[in-house]
Parts: sequence; structure tokens; C-alpha cells
Amino acid sequence: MPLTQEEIKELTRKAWDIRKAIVDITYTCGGSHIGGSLSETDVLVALYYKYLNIDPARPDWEDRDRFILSKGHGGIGWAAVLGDKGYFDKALLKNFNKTGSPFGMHLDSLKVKGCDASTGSLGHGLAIATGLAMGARLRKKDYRTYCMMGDGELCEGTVWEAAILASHHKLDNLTAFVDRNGLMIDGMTEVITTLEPLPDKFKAFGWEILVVDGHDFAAIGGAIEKAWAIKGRPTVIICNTVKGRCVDLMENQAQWHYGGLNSDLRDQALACIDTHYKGILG
Ligand SMILES: Cc1ncc(C[n+]2csc(CCOP(=O)(O)OP(=O)(O)O)c2C)c(N)n1
Repeated sequence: MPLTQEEIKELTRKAWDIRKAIVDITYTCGGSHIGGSLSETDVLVALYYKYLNIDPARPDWEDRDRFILSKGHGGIGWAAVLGDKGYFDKALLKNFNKTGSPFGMHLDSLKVKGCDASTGSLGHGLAIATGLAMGARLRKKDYRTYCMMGDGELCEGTVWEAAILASHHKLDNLTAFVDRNGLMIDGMTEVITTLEPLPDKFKAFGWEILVVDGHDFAAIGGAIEKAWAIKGRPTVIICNTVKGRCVDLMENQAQWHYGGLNSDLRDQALACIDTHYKGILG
């Protein structure tokens, strides 16, 4: 069922909070992969606050949906969501990436509740997700598996090995997202290693392809529900996004792949985010 206007507003409010949390945590921890964390936010918010069948009080519940953040460097955004969902006390994020904290820059499934797989070395999340989706089928479980990859990450050959396997096994319980912000660590994907025509590449591997605006909750939700209905093959939702989304000085800037914030920059970033959302929500 399409999202209602009220649900879209709720998700928008949540994305506002999460983006501000990403900026705050980046300030306190000294630096993060902030650009790609701001681009992935809306898909994470749609999943965690609407679509995933999860119970933060039971992180190991066998029938929960699985989510793998294959672009593990976006862990700061994922941690902000998991903390807000109640997997752990979000006050712990004040020590994010500091010595003794359970949170490294890339989340560790042995230390962080709600994190189903440790990632960070790019190119492995889709293979893990493929295994989880196969496991659901073998054990006759109804849970779905979701995996988010970066577009730069698609340069890893292991992504395509997993894509072949998932398609061979007709894993229609698997949905992948590509955070298609057009930038990788050091510049534009199309300058460094051409990915387009990306939909055709996944199509050739036997996947169903949906392309959406990755900052539009109605579009993200519509695609997730479409993927549920597709039988006999996995689906990839290519989400067109903006790296650094909502912070003017960071938007589409490769140098904000990773960065730290002093108090002036933090205040500037928070003000940008507030202006963006006040413009939408009033
Ligand atoms: C195997 C591996 N090689 C290199 C890196 C270093 N690295 C971290 S992020 C990144 C760029 C990834 O680009 P993209 O997937 O587009 O991420 P996003 O723009 O969404 O942040 C690289 C090369 C890594 N984490 N793992």
C-alpha cells in the first residue's frame, strides 16, 4: 500500500533527526564518512521505520528481516538509526569510534545489537545477504533480506559473483539497494570507472531493476513494495541520491567522502539541515 501523507511526514521528521545526529556524532568523534552517510539516510529511515519486520527488543529473533550495510563506512548513519530504534542506549554514541567504545567507524556485529554482519571491507555484503536469503529458503522462513551497497563499491568483483549466485537461485526474498550518489572515494564514478548503463548490467545478471529518487519516501516505499511482489529473481533498487544530502557545503563534493567538523562547521551543517526540513515541513 502506498505511504500516506502522514507516514511520509513522519519519515521526513525522522530523517531530519538522523541527519542531525550524523553531524553531531561526526563532530564529537572527530571525523566520519559523512557524505555517504547523508546520502544513504532516507533509504535506511524508510526501511527501519516502515518496512523492516524487526523487534529491537529481540535483536536475535530468528524470523526478523535482515539488513546488511555493505557500504560499511556508512556505519555512523546506521548506528544513529539503530540507537534511535532502541537497540542500545543512544547516549553511547557520544563515544562513537573512541577507544573502549563498542562502536568503531564500521559496525561490528559482535559488539553492536541490530548489526547482522560486520562490514567495511567493500564488496562482501551482497554475498552475505545472498547466503542469508538462501538460508531463509532452506529453513522455510519468511524473512526478507535487504542489502545496501555504494555505487563505488560495485567496482568490487565479489559483488558480481554474489549477483550471479542470487539470480541463479532465483532469490526473490532478496532486495539490494545501490546508493547511487555518483561519487566514490576520490571522484565521480563515471570518470574513475564507468558504471553506466548500470541497470543493463544488473539485468544481464538476471535481476529485476527499479530506479528511484533515493530521497523520495513515496518512491522508495513504492519500489520496496514492488520488489516484494516480484517472483523468481532478486531485485535491485538503484537509488539516485546526493552525497552530503542536505548540507550545502558537502553536497556532491568528493572531498566530503570523509571529514571532520569544528564547531563552526557543525553549526553551519546543522543550520543547513534545519533550513532544508523547515522548508518541507514548515
Ligand atoms: C575492499 C575495500 N577497498 C577500499 C576501501 C576503502 N574505501 C572506503 S569507502 C570507499 C569508496 C566507496 O565508494 P561508494 O561505495 O560509492 O561509497 P559512498 O559514496 O556511498 O560513500 C573506499 C574505496 C574499502 N573500505 N574496502
